[in-house]
Amino acid sequence: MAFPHQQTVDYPSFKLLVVGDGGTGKTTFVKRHLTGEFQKKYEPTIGVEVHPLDFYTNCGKIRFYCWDTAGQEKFGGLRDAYYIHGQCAIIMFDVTARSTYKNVPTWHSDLTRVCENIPIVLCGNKVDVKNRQIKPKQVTFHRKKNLQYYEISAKSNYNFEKPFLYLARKLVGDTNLHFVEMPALAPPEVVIDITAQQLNEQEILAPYSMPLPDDDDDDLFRV
Ligand SMILES: Nc1nc2c(ncn2[C@@H]2O[C@H](COP(=O)(O)OP(=O)(O)O)[C@@H](O)[C@H]2O)c(=O)[nH]1
Ligand SMILES: [Mg+2]
Repeated sequence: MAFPHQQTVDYPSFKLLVVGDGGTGKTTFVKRHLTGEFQKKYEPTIGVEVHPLDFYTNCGKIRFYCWDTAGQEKFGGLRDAYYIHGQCAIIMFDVTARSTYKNVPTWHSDLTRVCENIPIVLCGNKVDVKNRQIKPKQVTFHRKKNLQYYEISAKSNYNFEKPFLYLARKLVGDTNLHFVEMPALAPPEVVIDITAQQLNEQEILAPYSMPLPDDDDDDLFRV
């Protein structure tokens, strides 16, 4: 582990990298978890804020040290010092900004170049916004790379726990692991149209019966 304060708990803890274009909602997402927000620590050498996020599972407590940049991703890639010893990751894009999805393959290759075989979740954020640019069926990258995909809305807490649950199951190696208590979250700032979103979620599953397109870009602009 890179920093001493990451060793301070007597239950399993994991370094979670949060990457993706600037403005996709990474900081907003990480800050929903109130205890983590309260206990976060800034590491000036790397320019990163580390939020310790605790979750209560049927297998005991588990902690994710969420690494969130101070905004360096807006100027290009991140340094290896950020990725090193990463044990799991979230790659975030913004469903209302096409370019952020187009950059997902770059984030994925930057990440896996340093962290070769770690569980990764792709998150499409801001699904509360009516005019999405990226529809669920246009999201295919996770299928090619064997990642998990979730649609989330950080501002409404929609699916907040899903990425953590997936990663916890992979890291602990128990597919039956579940949360026994939800962490305290910041109150929702927007409401999500659940009926519309449920239709979107069905669309995420539908393409699994279809062959994968050869190229991400073609796929993105065909629809
Ligand atoms: N509508 C909506 N806006 C969001 C959501 N999450 C973040 N934002 C907004 O997106 C902007 C960028 O968020 P930020 O967390 O700073 O992104 P970061 O650069 O990836 O850390 C801010 O104006 C947020 O308020 C969301 O779920 N829904
Ligand atoms: Mg940020």
